[in-house]
Amino acid sequence: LHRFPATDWKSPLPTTGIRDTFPKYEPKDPAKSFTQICDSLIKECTQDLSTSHELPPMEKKWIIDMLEYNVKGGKMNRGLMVVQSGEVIIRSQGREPSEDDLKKLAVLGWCIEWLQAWLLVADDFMDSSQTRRGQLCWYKKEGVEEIAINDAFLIEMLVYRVLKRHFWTEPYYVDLLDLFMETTFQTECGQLLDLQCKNIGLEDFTYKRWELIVKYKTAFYSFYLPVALGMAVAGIKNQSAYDAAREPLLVMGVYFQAQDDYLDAFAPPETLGKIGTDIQDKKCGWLFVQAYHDLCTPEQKAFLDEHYGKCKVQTEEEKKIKAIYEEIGLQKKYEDYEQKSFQDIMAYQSQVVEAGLPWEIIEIFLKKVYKRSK
Ligand code: GPP
Ligand code: MG
Ligand code: MG
Ligand code: MG
Repeated sequence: LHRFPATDWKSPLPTTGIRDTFPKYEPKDPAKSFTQICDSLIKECTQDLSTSHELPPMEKKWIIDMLEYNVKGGKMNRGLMVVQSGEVIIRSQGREPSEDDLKKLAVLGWCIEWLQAWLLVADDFMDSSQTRRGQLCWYKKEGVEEIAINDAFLIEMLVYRVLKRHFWTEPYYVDLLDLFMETTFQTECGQLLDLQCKNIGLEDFTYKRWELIVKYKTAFYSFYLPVALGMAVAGIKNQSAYDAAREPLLVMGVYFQAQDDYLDAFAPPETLGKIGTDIQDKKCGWLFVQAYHDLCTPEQKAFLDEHYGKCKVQTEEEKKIKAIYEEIGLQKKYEDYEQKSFQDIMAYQSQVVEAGLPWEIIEIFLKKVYKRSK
C-alpha cells in the first residue's frame, strides 16, 4: 500500500474499520442521521490536532467552533444528493447498498457540504453580505473578521484530510481528489467571472455572460459533483456515463442559480436566511440581464444606469429597482424560463439511459429543485 511522506511519520493511516464508530445513516430519517455523521467527522478531524499539529487548546477550540458555525444549518441538498444518487445507482446494479456504502456516501456528502461552507465564508466576504443561514456571516463576527479567510482555507484542507482518511485505500481515491480539485477550480473561475462584473460596463451584462458565470460558479459543484461522487462510490468507471450525467445536471445548476438570483430580490430574508446583495454589488444576475437588455423602457434603463451597483442595500433606490423588475413582468418571464429549462432537462432522458444510468438520478433532483422557495 502507498505511504505518504508528509503524514505517515506521525501516524500511518488505518486500513479498515474507519467508520465503525460512526452512527448509521438511516434512509428513513436522512436529515437527522446525516447530521450525526457530521458530528463524528468534526470530532474525528479535530481530536488529534493538539498532538499531531501541536495546536494549543484555544486554536483547537477555534476550529471546532468555526466548523460548528459554518458547516451546519444549511439545507444539506448537495450532501444528501450524494447519498441518494449513490443509493439509486447501487440499486440499479441489482444490490442493496450496505451499511458502510451508506456511511461512505454520507461522508462524501459532508465533503461537499464542507466545500460549500468554505466557499460561502469566502463568498460572503467578497459580496459584503450581512447574514447567511439566518445568522451573522462568519467574517462579520467580532474577533473573526480577516481570520475568516484563513478559516475558509482550513475548511478546504480538512476536506482533503477527510478524503484521505476515509478513501485512501479505495481504487477511486485519485478520482475523488481529481473531482474535488477540478470542481474547485471551475468554481473559482466562475467566481472570477462574477467578481469581474464590477470592472465592466452594464451593456456587457449579457445573457451569455450570465450563463457562463453561473455554469462555473454554481452548477459544477452543486449538481455535477454530488452525482459524480455517488457514481464513483457505486463503482462506475466509464467516462461516457459521467459525460452523459454532466450535461443535464449543468442545465439544472444553471436554472438553480437563476432561482438564487430571483430569490435574492424577491424572497423574504426570514425564509431565505440571507439578505440579498446583488443590486448593491452590481451583479450580472438573471433579473438584471433580462430587464436591461430586453424589457426596460429607456427611462427605466436610465434609472438602472444611474443606480445599479451604486445604491446601498435596502434603500429607496434599491426598492425602486425591484419595483421596475416587477413592472416589466419579470415574474412571468421567470416562470416561462423555468418551464423551458425543465423541458430541456427532460430531453436528456434517452442519453442518460443509453449511458447505462437510471433516469431517476436526474429526476429526483429535478423534482426537488423546481418550485423551491428558499
Ligand atoms: C454563489 O453565488 C456562488 C458561490 C457560493 C461560489 C463562491 C466561489 C468561491 C470561489 C468563493 P452567490 O454569491 O449568488 O451566492 P449567495 O446568494 O448564496 O451569496
Ligand atoms: Mg454571495
Ligand atoms: Mg457571490
Ligand atoms: Mg445569490
